[in-house]
Amino acid sequence: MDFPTELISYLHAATRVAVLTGAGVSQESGLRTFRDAQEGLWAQYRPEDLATPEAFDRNPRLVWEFYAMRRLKAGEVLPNAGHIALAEIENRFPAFTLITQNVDGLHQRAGSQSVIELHGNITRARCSKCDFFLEKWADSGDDVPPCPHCGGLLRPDVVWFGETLPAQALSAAIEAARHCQAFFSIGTSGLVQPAASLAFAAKERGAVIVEINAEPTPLTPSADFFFQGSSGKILPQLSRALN
Ligand code: BV8
Ligand code: ZN
Repeated sequence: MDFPTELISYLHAATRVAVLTGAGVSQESGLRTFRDAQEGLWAQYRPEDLATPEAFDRNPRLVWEFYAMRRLKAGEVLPNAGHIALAEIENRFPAFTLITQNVDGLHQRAGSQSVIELHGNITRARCSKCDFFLEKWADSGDDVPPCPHCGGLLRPDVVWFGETLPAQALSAAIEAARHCQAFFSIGTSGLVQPAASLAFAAKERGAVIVEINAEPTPLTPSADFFFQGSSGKILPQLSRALN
């Protein structure tokens, strides 16, 4: 991929960069995106129908199982070249913020340091009653494990549709978007709010918008640069071009 020299020279002079990633960045590690159809047992469900508090209230075991399957899968796969390139690119800028909508923890495993998890992390659980957080819990087969503190049902520590994002993470992400000189939107369909509005907040404050995605999105017409293709290929090329 040839990057326009104006972009590379702009980035060489930049000190503050923000990146938003979505499920597309983990696709080449073998994790399904939200738009991909699920497989097997889960083929009959749409993720957005399971990723809601109502679904959990209605059928906690089904939702717990859905996340247990995804947690297992996330543990089995490896960060791909795109994740690794982002960890390299981070070191080229004094102020670099990686904001992710992904809950798979692959950015941290690839070595990214400053990761803001807007939608939580599938490897953690929390109590649906007393908000006790835990990284490990005694597996109880198909049943939803009880909270060791209050006996309430555990739930994955992720943000479901209709739930508010963690206030601290969201304000840090807005801050990074407002103060960056370049904002990258990578592997996201740009449909889920409020994450999708970060790029526009950056643009409003004069940031150059760079989108890397397999297909155009609602952001594309507003992006200064749009590179269509797979992030696992384009990001290593960008990392080399920034050398
Ligand atoms: C909230 C965790 C309200 C769980 C997730 C305003 C307007 C309209 C709707 C709303 C609105 N404000 C709020 C809403 C409702 C809702 C929403 O946005 N709905 C959408 C569907 C219209 N938002 C919410 O409910 C949010 N909460 O705003 O609270 C509120 C306010 C006050 C008080 C109370 C409540 C919460 C949203 C968070 C939901 N949780 N994840 C879990 O993971 O199970 S979102 C989940 O879906 C993911 O985290 C991700 O963010 C999203 C999927 O989006 P993407 O990551 O973009 O993935 P997707 O599959 O869509 O796209 C992948 C892209 O990659 C594609 O474009 C593809 O072409 C590309 N691609 C694929 N392979 C590659 C690639 N690109 C490059 N390389 C490749 N190899
Ligand atoms: Zn509890």
